[in-house]
Amino acid sequence: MTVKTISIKSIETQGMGTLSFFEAEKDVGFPIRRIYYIHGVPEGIQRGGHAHKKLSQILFCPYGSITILLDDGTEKASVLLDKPDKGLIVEHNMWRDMIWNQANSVLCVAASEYYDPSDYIRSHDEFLRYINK
Ligand code: T46
Repeated sequence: MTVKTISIKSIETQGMGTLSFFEAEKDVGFPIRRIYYIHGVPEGIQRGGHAHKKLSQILFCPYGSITILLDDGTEKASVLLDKPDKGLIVEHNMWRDMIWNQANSVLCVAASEYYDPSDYIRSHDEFLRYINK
């Protein structure tokens, strides 16, 4: 499986921290219609357990440490998001789980589509049937 990560552009300001940014289409290759973020999660919690039929997203963790488990139906991969400048592109037809390695880690997501519950596949058996049809 090819795991697509990007190094998010970051500008250090001496003594005043760092500003990181990316731009739709130019840096992430798709339009951005929605931003969401997951916070206040205790250590050890696993979320996700689904795939999307159409959605592309970039996931990044500006604070903390989160492991993203990917499964394309054939191969599996694990990606550690533990730096604010690391972005992971997750496209459609990819099963994902997210594990919080550290309490209060923040997962930020920029998504190509508006929220649509019908875009989710929440059964792994159904996911395998969907990608093999
Ligand atoms: C994904 C991973 C990385 C909304 O109402 N609007 C939204 O934009 C989103 C993303 C979710 N919701 C509702 C749906 C559920 O009632 O928020 C609740 C929690 O969503 P979910 O259980 O899907 O959360 P995660 O953390 O398992 O998955 C989320 C995204 O849903 C998913 O697209 O790829 O983060």
